[in-house]
Amino acid sequence: MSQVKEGNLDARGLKFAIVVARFNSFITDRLLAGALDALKRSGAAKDAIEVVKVPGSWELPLAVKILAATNRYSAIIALGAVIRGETPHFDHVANQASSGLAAVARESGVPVAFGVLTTNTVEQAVDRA
Ligand code: INI
Repeated sequence: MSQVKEGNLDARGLKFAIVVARFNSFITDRLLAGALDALKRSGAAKDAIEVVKVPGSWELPLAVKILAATNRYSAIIALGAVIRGETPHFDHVANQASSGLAAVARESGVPVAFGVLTTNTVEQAVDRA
């Protein structure tokens, strides 16, 4: 008989940090509201969730790394919205946010949820948020 191991959606007793970028806040405010709602519906207590704001998605990996090092959180949720513009800036911010967050999760052992939208247009970001 095979054994299947999988998680569940029970957040009772767990502690979370949500790190959210202020850049494109018309999108990231929605992402934050969605994350808070999902945690609440999964049983997380209000006082078990801390929200930390950073300037942009570029700053997410460092803030998550500092929070992960405190060992106070069961998981950390990173939220941002990187929307393509006319310059290569998009690629730098999107690449550093995604590879930086993956590295922090691997190195710290603390689960990091990747809630960073990378879209070509504002419309796509609105749809996905
Ligand atoms: N930050 C974002 O979160 N999304 C973007 O689309 C974005 N663009 O396009 O510039 C962005 N830039 C800011 C960046 O994350 C840093 O905050 C800034 O460079 C200061 O370090």
